[in-house]
Amino acid sequence: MQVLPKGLRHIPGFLDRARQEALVEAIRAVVAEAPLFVPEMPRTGKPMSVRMTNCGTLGWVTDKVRGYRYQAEHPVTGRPWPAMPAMLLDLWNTVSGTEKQPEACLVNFYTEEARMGLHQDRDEEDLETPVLSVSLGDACLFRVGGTARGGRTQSFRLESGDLVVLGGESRLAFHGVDRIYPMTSGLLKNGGRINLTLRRVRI
Ligand code: MD6
Ligand code: FE
Repeated sequence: MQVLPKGLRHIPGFLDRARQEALVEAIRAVVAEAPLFVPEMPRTGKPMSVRMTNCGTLGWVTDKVRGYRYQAEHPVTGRPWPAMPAMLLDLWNTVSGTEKQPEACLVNFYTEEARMGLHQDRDEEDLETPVLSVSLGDACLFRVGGTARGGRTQSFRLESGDLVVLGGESRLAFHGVDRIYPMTSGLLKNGGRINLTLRRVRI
């Protein structure tokens, strides 16, 4: 049996198909108002392979010049991010175990070639409140390690409707997405994977 790092919770199949479909509809409405943009690595400007947008009062963005940060406006349209859908707030309040409310929901869209390198979520001022992630669409291979780069890692599959909570000792764990498994879900008409991460940013 695989023993996950302390503070990491994987909740397979938390959302049933009907709730996954409702959430996809809510995210489509977010994307209609706040189009997906191409994030760039700080300094090099190298484009990341995922497409991103956000909802909530703050959104996580990155570009060559200004790097990783949270801001209240969409980097391309300059408009405020759409409100966080009620379903996501309900989910947060059911699972996060904190009274604090999430300010940002980062929406990552993966085509079948997209990946996410090992990283820590550490651009938040609040590094105590857990980060909650929701997977929709095609499955992926998720990798997680400890809080030091270069340590041991383990991998497991995330399916549509699964949740991951990174809290406690795993709040700063390195994690990433090694690959997408194409055609493993019929949730998204054109395939691909959506990952939502809900975060508390300000203390
Ligand atoms: C993904 N997830 O599943 C990438 N971050 O596509 C994350 O980067 C992540 O799953 C913080 C907490 C949970 C996560
Ligand atoms: Fe992350």
